[in-house]
Amino acid sequence: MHGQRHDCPGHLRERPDGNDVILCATVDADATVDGLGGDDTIAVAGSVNGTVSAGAGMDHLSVFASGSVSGVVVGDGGDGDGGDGDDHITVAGVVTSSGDILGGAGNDFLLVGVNNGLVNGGDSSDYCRVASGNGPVGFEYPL
Ligand SMILES: [Ca+2]
Ligand SMILES: [Ca+2]
Repeated sequence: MHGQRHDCPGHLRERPDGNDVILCATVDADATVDGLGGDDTIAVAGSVNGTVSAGAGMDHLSVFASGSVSGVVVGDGGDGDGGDGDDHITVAGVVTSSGDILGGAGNDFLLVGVNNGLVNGGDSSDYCRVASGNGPVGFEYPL
């Protein structure tokens, strides 16, 4: 199931292990998009009002400049299967006051445009950059 592409209309999506490509227009407040295991690429064009989790693996998460995050974007769900993963999270749009960008376990790269919420690298050695707003926390290296 490597490289399989899934479209996401904003409803609950959970995929089995594998390297998934998941594209979302929006993620509704009550929805969770979970890449689970494997090295996933998850991109959201609009608002993340719910939860986007990459799960285990070395994942790439991105929210486009046209989007915003008022929910949670987390690089690793901490499912304890040993696949901590080094994740890349890029939020080109705005993180609102209720938004959380979390690297979780692993050595993560977090790039955020405007942060009015929380940007936290979490465990391990993380690289973080916030262009404006609240500075990142829980990181070891500025980008
Ligand atoms: Ca994953
Ligand atoms: Ca981390």
